[in-house]
Amino acid sequence: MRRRLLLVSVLVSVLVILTLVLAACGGRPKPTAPAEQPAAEAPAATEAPAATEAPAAGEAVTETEQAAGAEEVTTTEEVTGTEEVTGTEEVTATEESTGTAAAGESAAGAGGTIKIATQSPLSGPQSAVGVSIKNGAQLAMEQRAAEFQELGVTLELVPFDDQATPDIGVANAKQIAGDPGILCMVGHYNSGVMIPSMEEYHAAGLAAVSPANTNPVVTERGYPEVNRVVGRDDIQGVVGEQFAFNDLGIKSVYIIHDKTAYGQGVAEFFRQAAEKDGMQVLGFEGTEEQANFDSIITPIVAANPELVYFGGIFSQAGILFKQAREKGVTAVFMGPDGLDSSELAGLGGDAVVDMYYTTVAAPPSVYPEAAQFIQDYEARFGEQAQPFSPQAYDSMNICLDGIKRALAANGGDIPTRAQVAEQVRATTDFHGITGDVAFNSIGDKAVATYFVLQVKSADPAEWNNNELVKSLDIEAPTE
Ligand code: ABU
Repeated sequence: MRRRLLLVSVLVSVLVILTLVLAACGGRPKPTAPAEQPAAEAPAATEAPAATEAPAAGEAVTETEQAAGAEEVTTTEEVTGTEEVTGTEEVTATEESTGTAAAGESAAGAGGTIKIATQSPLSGPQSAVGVSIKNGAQLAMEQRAAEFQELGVTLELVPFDDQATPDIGVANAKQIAGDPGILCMVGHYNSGVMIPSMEEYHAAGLAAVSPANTNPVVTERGYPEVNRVVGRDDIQGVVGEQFAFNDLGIKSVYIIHDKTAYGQGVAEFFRQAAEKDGMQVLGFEGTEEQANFDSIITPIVAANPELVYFGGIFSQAGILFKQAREKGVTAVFMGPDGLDSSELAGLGGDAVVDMYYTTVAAPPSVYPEAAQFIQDYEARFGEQAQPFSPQAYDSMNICLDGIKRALAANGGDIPTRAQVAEQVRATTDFHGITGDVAFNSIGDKAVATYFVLQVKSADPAEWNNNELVKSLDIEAPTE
């Protein structure tokens, strides 16, 4: 019995030793390390959406791409609902990173992270330009990540989708204002979204640089935080009218607008100049219609103007012009910079070939110093940059230069929003890919360029080959 007990005891000991040895050699699964928390607990996804596609609510996009300059960047974007995209993109020079910051986190608390937000339509019919604005800003940030890493600062992009809708822009702006880690904002595309949203930026003391907004109100409220790198519609509307009247010899016009601050505003400036010159204004109508323009076109056919001028955005203009031609309108077509997108050709087809537009942006190819940007953008995003994307690139660089000066003035510590806003407004000699930028006392680009172009092809891929008819450098008014 004692011998049997001894045998059992030896057997048990051997079994215990064997189990321990097997465990040490990996003979059974090791416990799994806790997974890293993705930004805002976004579920994994495998595909990036096409640039103009709106991701569905609740869908998260994770992409790992080789950024320009061989910097690997991992982006995690969570679509938080049908009304907004809240994404965080942390950009580092040398290592793969995943954005993790949440609203309300301070820059200092994030250990040397500085965030810059963008706002533009990332979904919906204007997203072709809105996404390209976000991408232009992102490219600039990625290309300067290493420079800021050397200062001990990690840059993070926080892109918001304003859906070209004022209420959504304002809701996003409140979120941006509520995140003290955000020190600058690049956006918007639509003046009608910027104007109410900038109240939030102003109240929060947050620097904003617009790559696209042209309505005079954007700077005329005199907010020290609000700036733009493009011209103004009180000049653009007159440039368009002068071209129509003097260069094309137009004597009568029918004016349509989209009832937005931008579209109606620039149409009013065109009308005032036309009336001053004695051009006959045969109609002035606003419409929010997006699909069937019969009731707008019928009176145009009856009025038989020499020119139809549309103040609004390409997504509506392309359809309007196409239907107008189909219904027998033979007038010359014209509009302002809201029409400056290859999507106009995609929607309008042959109806928009030969039409004229004024713009404060123009295809990136008109800027000699944007050649490298054009290449880098295509390598990074796999498509051509839209107009206003180079302006977003410059706007981001103006934010980054202002932040860098504020960091230096602050002894290398993360600066306050007020310090950054002051430095951004103090921009006097920025040399960008779209030209030199100096802000005047109200945040306008002191001297802006206004282009007149003619559409040359119904093929959207040919948008960069539109003919540059003229360009004018004009000083902004300061009051
Ligand atoms: N200026 C082009 C985009 C339209 C806007 O300012 O609302």
